[in-house]
Amino acid sequence: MTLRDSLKLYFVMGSQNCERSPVRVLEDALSGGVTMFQFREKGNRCLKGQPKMELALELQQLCQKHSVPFIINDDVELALSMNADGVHIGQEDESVEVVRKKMGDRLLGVSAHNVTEAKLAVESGADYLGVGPMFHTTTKNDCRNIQGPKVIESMRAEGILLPLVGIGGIHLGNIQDVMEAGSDGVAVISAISKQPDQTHTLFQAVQNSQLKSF
Ligand code: 3NM
Repeated sequence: MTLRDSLKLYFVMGSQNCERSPVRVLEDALSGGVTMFQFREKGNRCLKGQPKMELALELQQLCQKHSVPFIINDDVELALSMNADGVHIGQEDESVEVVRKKMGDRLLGVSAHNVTEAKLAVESGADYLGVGPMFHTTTKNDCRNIQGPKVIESMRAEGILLPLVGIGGIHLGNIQDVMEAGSDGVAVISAISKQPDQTHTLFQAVQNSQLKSF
């Protein structure tokens, strides 16, 4: 599977996002057709230290069973120590160049909120960009201003060909807007963590609205 294919339905989640066992939530999501997973243990009530690592290992095993890439948010050392498939970093984390060196050939995703950040991340060695927030979200407390799908259109118009995935407030009703703007897929937390049994419907919505390929 290409990276673009893997980004179609990118599930991001940590224990703080789940109303029941995160292992059960991920199992259902993988069975429903999630194509990539990011372990994002962050914010209120999140796990740290040994419990975080134990959960990460359990979730990694599930991803391996389904041949789905397992990505870790921010924690480069944890990603390397457990041989994760990659890491995803934000603008406030270590520089992209430094993380690229540490990660070698593993996947490196970077959050970008505008064309300038996107170009810099591309030049610095990102493999894909997470672009957001697409819409209003209550899941992330320190979210930037809503950029809307138009920011993806601007990135494409400015010649950014790297795989892109929209994030923030995405649900069944607005997937098409994100895809038509030029996204390779959608990244979601609550649309799946709150309703894992909806995963397959989301996947089909992404497939049906995939018009362009970059
Ligand atoms: N990053 P939900 S928005 C983790 O804009 C994250 O970079 C964002 O959660 C960004 O799918 C966001 O529940 C939260 O809206 C996404």
